[in-house]
Amino acid sequence: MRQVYRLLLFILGNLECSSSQSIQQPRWNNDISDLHEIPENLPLDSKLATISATGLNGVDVILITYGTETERRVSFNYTKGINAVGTVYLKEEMDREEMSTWELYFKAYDSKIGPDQVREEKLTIYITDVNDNAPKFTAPFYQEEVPENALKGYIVTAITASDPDNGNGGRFSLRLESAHLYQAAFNISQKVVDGKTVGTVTLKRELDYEILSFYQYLIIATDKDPDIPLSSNVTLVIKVKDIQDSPPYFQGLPYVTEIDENVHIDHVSISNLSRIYPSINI
Ligand SMILES: [Ca+2]
Ligand SMILES: [Ca+2]
Ligand SMILES: [Ca+2]
Repeated sequence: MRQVYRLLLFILGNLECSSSQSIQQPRWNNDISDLHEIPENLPLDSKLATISATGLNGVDVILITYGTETERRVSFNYTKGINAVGTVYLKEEMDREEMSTWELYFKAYDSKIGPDQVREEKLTIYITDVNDNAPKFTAPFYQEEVPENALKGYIVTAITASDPDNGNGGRFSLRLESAHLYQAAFNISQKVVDGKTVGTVTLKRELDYEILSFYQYLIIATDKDPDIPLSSNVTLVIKVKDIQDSPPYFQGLPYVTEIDENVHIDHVSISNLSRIYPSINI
């Protein structure tokens, strides 16, 4: 009796083993090493990729996405069949500067056997750069003061800016722009320091507080994208600091007046005599 019982267990064990061996998970037809390079400005609802899986048990295969990030980023539909084919569409805007690679996850399972026997697949999307950022200044506004006796070459200020795009779209030039003729008073040069572009504003000619005490420019940064260059600007105000550099002088010289010869000495008066003080801090 014990031998019969052992024989029965042996047969049942073999049956179970052969049953599990006959169930095969669907086979993905994609190579996960395939490069999926997508430009970051791809419009929403555009097709990102096609994936497919083949059922090995003679029944239809079901495809699904899984993972909150995948579900947020893409929409997905597929044609059911032994060879199920799915299309992945863009649902969330891409931004290479924020994240340059997306990993999307899918599952394939046999329609009769159910999701317990699934085959997972990861689809990697490499997001390629588009020139979609104008250069950015580190400050929203610049204001400086320069003494009026400053010499040519005096450094007024140094500004920093950056552009996160790649290649020419990430390189840019700086220039000063003004609607007035005094533009020639200052210039800007630039160099890269520790990966950041630094613009240095210097004095180009002598200043005179009594002639002009206030300058205003736009610093314009334009990237070097050959097709669609992007620009941004920031205001630079330069105030000239007054220096005691002018002696007082008389205005309306020479002064002429008439005095009656018999006037009393205590009543002599001279009118319209005035001095001009060119500097305000006298
Ligand atoms: Ca971007
Ligand atoms: Ca970009
Ligand atoms: Ca750019």
